[in-house]
Amino acid sequence: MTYETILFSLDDGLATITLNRPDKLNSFNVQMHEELRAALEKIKQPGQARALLLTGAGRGFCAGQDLGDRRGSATDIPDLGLTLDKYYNPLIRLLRHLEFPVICAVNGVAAGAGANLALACDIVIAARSASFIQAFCKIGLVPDSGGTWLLPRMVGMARATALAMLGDKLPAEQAADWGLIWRCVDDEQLRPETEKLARHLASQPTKALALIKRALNASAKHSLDEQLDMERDFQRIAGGSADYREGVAAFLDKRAPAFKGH
Ligand code: LHQ
Repeated sequence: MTYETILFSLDDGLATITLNRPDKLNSFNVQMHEELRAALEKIKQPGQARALLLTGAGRGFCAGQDLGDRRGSATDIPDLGLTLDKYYNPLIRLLRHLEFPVICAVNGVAAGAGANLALACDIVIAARSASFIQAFCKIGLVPDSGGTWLLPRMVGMARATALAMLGDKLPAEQAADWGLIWRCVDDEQLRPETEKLARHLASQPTKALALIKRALNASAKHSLDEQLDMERDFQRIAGGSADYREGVAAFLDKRAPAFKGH
């Protein structure tokens, strides 16, 4: 498949997707949704990728929905629920269920669904000049793409409420201080740092990382007892992997492990 609104590469287990509508701050139109979905479905297939790096082209990461064709009239009421059902919700579910780490390099402003797309990734690193804006309330909408679920869990109810109700710009450094993202780096360091991290993760025990991701995702709806049971089940699976055997052997041999991802 050839892509026009994203850049896609897959190299040595590392998939890289760059949202590529820089003139519109990489906001989502239908084509970008479809191309991003196709790329994610491709790398979801077993044996395709062991890490994904997601970023944006130009000065923005993603400004959410392209509002260019969304001007409405009182007689033509849109069903935005359909847009979420068809595009945004499957996208967030797909990302959260990928069986390898997703690293987001937030290169500039992340607004509306673009902010929550970034926050749905597993490890988020932002350029110092980047920012996060829950822009929805500014146009009479509700945070979507998982925002109302993620925000209170990540930063607590007081900060989540103010972010969602005010729609103020949260600078990357403050986002890192609040624990909304993993960390922020100087702008020129963003690409090298995130690529290094993503390549490292692509060489790690992918099966165990996928189980970690599933366990952490599930923890939000589990009691401690349920989570202990899940950890037992997942440790049983991890303990049967070739990478576990390799990890222990490498430790005992005092050498670096060579994980294969299974
Ligand atoms: C844009 C956009 C954009 C089109 C910048 N669309 N062109 C789900 C279901 C269905 C419908 C509705 O939405 C959703 C989910 C959502 O995502 S709702 C939230 C939608 N996003 C926003 O409300 C953010 C709108 N953008 C902004 O507030 C600003 O552009 C931010 C704060 C992101 C950046 O501000 P600046 O750095 O000052 O840049 P700018 O505003 O000058 O934008 C640069 C260009 O990008 C400009 O085009 P132009 O031709 O004038 O240079 C903008 O019109 C365009 N652009 N966001 N979402």
